[in-house]
Amino acid sequence: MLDRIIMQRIPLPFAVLMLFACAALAESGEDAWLRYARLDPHVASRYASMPTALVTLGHSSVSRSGQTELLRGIQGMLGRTLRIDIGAPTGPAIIAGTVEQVRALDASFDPPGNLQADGFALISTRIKGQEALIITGGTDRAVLYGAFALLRKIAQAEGISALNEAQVPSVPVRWVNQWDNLDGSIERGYAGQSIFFENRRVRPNLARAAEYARLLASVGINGCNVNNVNADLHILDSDFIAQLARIADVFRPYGVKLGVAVNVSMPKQVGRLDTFDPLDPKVAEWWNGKFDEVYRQIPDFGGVVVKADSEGQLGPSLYGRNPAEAANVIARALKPHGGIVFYRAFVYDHHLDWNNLKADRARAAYDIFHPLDGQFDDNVIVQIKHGPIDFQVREPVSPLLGGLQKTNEAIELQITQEYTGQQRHTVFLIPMWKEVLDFDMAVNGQNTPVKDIITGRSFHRPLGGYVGVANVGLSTNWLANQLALANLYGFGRLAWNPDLTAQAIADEWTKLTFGNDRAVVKAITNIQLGSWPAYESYTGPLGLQTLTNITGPHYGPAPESQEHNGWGQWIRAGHDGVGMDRTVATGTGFVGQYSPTVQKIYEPLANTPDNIVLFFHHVPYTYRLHSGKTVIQTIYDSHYEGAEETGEFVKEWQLLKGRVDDGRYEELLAQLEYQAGHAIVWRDAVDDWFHQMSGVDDQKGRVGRHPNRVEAEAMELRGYRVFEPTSWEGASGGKGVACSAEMTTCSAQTKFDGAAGLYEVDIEYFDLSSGTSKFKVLVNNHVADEWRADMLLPGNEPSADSSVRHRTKGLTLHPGDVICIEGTPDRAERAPLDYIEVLPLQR
Ligand code: GCW
Repeated sequence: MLDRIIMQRIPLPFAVLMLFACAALAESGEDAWLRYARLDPHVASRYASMPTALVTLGHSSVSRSGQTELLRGIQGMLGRTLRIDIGAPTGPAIIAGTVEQVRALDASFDPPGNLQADGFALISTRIKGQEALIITGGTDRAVLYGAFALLRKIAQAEGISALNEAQVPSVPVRWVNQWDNLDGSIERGYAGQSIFFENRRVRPNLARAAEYARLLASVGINGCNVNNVNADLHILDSDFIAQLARIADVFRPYGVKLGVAVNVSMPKQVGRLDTFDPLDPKVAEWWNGKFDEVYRQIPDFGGVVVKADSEGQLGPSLYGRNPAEAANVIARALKPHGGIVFYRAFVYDHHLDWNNLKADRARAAYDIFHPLDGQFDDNVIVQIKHGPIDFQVREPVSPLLGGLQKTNEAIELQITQEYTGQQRHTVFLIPMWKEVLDFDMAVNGQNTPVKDIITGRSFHRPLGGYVGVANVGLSTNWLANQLALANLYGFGRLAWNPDLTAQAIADEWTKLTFGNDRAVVKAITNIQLGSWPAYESYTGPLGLQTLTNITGPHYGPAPESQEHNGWGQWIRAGHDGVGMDRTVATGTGFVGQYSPTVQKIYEPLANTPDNIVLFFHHVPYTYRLHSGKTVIQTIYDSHYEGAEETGEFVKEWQLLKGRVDDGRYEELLAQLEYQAGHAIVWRDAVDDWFHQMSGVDDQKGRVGRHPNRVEAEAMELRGYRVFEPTSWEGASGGKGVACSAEMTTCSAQTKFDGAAGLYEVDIEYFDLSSGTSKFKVLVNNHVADEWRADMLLPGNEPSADSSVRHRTKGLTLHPGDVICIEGTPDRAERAPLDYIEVLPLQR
C-alpha cells in the first residue's frame, strides 16, 4: 500500500529512474562479467545499424547456447530483441555458423586467418548480397566463443560496424580444476560449498554448475576436472558415473569437457584386484574396463588428473615404478576414446630433513620428471605448478617447465588464493602469471619463454596448455570477493592469449563487471594492479615466499612455521643471515636445473634480482642489495610500504561511492578495510620476528615501537586475563587478553593522555570460529561504537590468522577521557583483545 502511495506521487520519469537505481542496488556479483547491463542511450545508439535478425546455422546444443547468449546480451545491453530467422538471410542479419555452414550459404565466403579448432572470426560483409555480421569458426564451440567476443565488444562500447578479425587460442588445453570433495567441502576453497557435490552425491540442482560452464566458455575455457586431486576412491564407482553424466550434460552446451581426478590405487582399493602395479596386465585391463564404462555414459568425457606419490597419496613408487608408467597405463585406456591424462609433477617428499643443508624440496619435480622425458604417451600432459614450491607470493619459474622437450606440458596456476590471502585479501594475480609466462627459459640457447613451451611451439609438442585451480563455490559471487573474479577471468583470457597485458585484462574485466565509467575503471584497475606488489611487500618480499602459517591454514603470518619441519618451505633464517643457498657451488644445486643462461642469473649473488634473492642465496642481514639498502632494512621498509599501500586502496575505493552500486560498494569497502587492518598484522608479525631474529634495529625506529598503541595487557582489566598466543608474533607485544570463563562481560580501559581533538580508534581483537563475541567502545561510560565478531576466519585460537581491526571513526577526545573496551564473550570465544591504537582522524 505504502509503495503504491509513494509511486503515485512520483512523476513517471523519476519512477523509472528509481527502478534503475534499485536494479543497481541489487547487484550481487552472481552474473560476474556477463552482466549485460543496459548501455547509456547515447552509447547504445552507436549500434543502431546493427542487424536485427539472427540466423543460427548450427543445430547442436552449443549452437543453441550461442543463440541464447546473443539474444540475452543484446536484449540486456541494447534493449533490443533480435528476430530469429532460419536459412538464407533475406535482409541484414547476424549469421552464426561454422565456416562450412556459412560457405553452404555462399560459396565465396572466405574468412580471415586460419580458423582451426577453437579459432573464430567476426566479419562485417555481405552474404548473398545481404549485409551480414558473421560469427564463424572451425567448430560450433568456436562460434560460441565468437558470440561471447562480440558481446564483450558491445559491453565495452567498442565499434562493431567494420569487423574483420580472427582469433585463435594459444593452446588447445585450457582447463580449470576444482578441488571439490564429495561431501561438498572444497580443499582450499574460500567461497562456500561445492556447486557439484553434497552428501557424497552429485547435487540434484546443477543450475550453478551450468552457469559456471557458461562463465568458463565465455573466456574460452574448455575443460573442468570437478573433484579434488586428493581423489576420492569412489569417484568412478558405477553408480557415481551415472551421476557425473549429469554434470557432463550441463557442461556440454557450453563446450566444456568433464574430467575427474583419479587415484592410481583404485584398481586395488575399489577394484578388488590384489595390486595397482601399473605394469600388471590386470591393472591395465581394469582401467580399460572402467573407461569403457565411463564413455558409454559420457561419450565426450575429457580425461583425468592424477596426483600420486605426493602428500600421502599412494603412487607407483610402491611397486618401484615411475610416473610415466603410472600415467601411461591410464592414458592407454583413455586413448581409444580420445581422453587425456594430466599427470601432476607436484611430487615431493614432505618429510625432508631440515638439518640437511643439501635437502631441497624445490628440486623434486625436476629430479623426478626430467629423466622420464620422452617416456610419456602422447595423450599424457605433465601438469606443472608454475613455481618449484607451491603457489607462493613469488617463486622463480619451475625449472621443469624448461626441462621436458619430448613431453606435453601444462602449467598449473592457482586462481583460488590459498597462499595469497584466501580472497579475504584482494590480490590480482595476472601480473604474477605474466612474469612467469614471459620468462625466457633459454633452453638450448634459444628464446623459449614459458608461454611458447606450453603451447608446444618450442619443442613441437601436439598438446599442451593451462590448468587453473579455480575452486569457485556456492557463494553468490563465486569466489566470495567481487574483485577476485578478475583472476578467473584473466586466467581464461591469458590461456587464450598470453600476450594480453595485465592492464588490458584488468580494464576489460572492470568494464564488463562494473561498467564503462572511466573513474571506476581507472580506480579498480589501479587497485588490482597494485594489489600483488602490495601483498608481496607485506607478506614475503625478496623471495622469502609468503611466510604464512604453513603447518596451519596458510593464511596469516607465521614466519617461524617455515622452519624446523619436513615441508621444505624453509627460509633458513638465523641470527646472522637469511635465505636458502640453492647454488651449485655451495648450496643444494637447484640452480643447476636451469639452462646455462638462466643459471647465470641465479648462481652469482651479484646477478640475482633483489625480488628473488633470498630464494637462492643465504646472506647476512647487513648485505646490501642492488637497491643499495640492506636486506633487513628492506624487509622492514617493505612491510611498512605494503601495509600503507593497502590503506590507500581503501581511500581509492571510497572515491567510487555512488559510482558503483551500493551493494558491491559496501561489500568491497568492508573487504578492503579488513585487508588494510590485516596487512598491519602481517607487517608487525614479520618485522617483529625478524627484529628479534636479527637483533638489528629499524633505522626508521618503527619496528617494535608504536607510540599510539596501548596493549590490552597494559590496560586496566576487569575480568580479562592475559594470555600468550602459540606463536608470540601472533599478538602485538606477544600477549593478548581473553575474558575469564566465569565472566559474562569483561572490560579493558585506559586514560587518554593526548591533545584534545578528533580521533579514530583502532581496536585489534581476535575473531574465532567458536563463537560470536560482542564488543563496545565507551568513552567516559558513553557507548561510542559496538560490533559483533562474526567474520569467518581460519583457526580457532587467538593468532595472526584471527586478528581483526575494528576502526571507530570520528571520536572527539580530551585529555583524561577514559576509553573502555567492553567484551561480551560467546561460548568458547572469550572476546579476546590485542590492543587499541588512537590516531588523529584521517580525513
Ligand atoms: O598447495 C598444496 C595444498 C594442498 C593441495 C596440494 C596440491 C590438493 O596445500 O591442499 O592438495 O597443494 O596441489 O596437491
